[in-house]
Amino acid sequence: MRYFIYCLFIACLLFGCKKQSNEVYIFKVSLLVNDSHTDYAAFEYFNTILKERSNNRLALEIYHSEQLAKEIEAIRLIQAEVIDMTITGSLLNNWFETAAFCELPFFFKDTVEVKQFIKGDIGQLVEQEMIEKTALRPLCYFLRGPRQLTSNKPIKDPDDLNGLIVRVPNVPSFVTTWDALGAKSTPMAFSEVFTSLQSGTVDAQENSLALIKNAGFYEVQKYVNMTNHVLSWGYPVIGEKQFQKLPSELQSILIEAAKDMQVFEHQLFLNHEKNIRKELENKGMQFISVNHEAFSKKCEQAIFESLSFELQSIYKTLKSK
Ligand code: 2Q2
Repeated sequence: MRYFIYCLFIACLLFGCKKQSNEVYIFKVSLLVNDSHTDYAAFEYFNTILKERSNNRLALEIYHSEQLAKEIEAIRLIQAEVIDMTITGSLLNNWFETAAFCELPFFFKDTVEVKQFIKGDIGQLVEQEMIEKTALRPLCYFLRGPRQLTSNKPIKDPDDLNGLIVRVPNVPSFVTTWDALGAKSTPMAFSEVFTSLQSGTVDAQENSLALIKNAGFYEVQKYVNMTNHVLSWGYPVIGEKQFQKLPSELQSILIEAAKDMQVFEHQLFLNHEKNIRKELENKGMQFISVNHEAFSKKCEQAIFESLSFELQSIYKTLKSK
């Protein structure tokens, strides 16, 4: 009997350790962009360094163009542990309140302010609540560039928007903003935007120049109206449950590799931005300067009033800095 227990102990030790050290984790990543976007390149880089540093125990399967899921579904599928990672941001306001500050229209002055916000108390609170309230863990953040309005007629003043149907992502503050500006906002998944613009179901949409190019919106939109209404960023996220299942050494590898992916993405993104306007002009798009002040003034109150009392006080504190 003693011998049997001894053998059992050795067997457990051997197989237990073996299982522990060999387990491979392949994470499914759902991206909204197609495979020529810098987000995709950054995730490919992430995959390479994860494999190298973990001796192939960590790897990614990257799906682009919302093939796997639309952004909102991707979040739900990650929560259900069907898939594991995506890039998201303001859409999380559908799950928790402080996410309203992600990509809040006409709020941040420049990218310096955005970076200060992300690192500051409220940015850290957003990251903490993201884990607690959505079971998504932010791994780092990506730059995205300011969002601009595209359309088939030039828009210079808010009055030019009257009756215009503008597709927005399903983000509450975006709906509030465009409705207050006089347009008719229509929330819709990203992968449906091109055909909706083409068929005339919607007249306009707003996104970063990189995404406008990536999605080929220049084929169905003539003008880029430089509204600069949102200084955009996004969080690559992993499901918290998936993250907690990793042995601690792999968690560390993942966290470190994500930091390196962020550096890689920021450089790549800034490089790509240098020629983006020229590239869109070459595709036939015309850039229109807008009366930014008039846009900002017209929706400011509505945005403020859409926030809870608690968030209004954070808004005032952040604005006064
Ligand atoms: O237009 C879109 O659907 C995207 O640019 C989303 O707004 C973006 O992916 C997210 O930041 C929203 O969480």
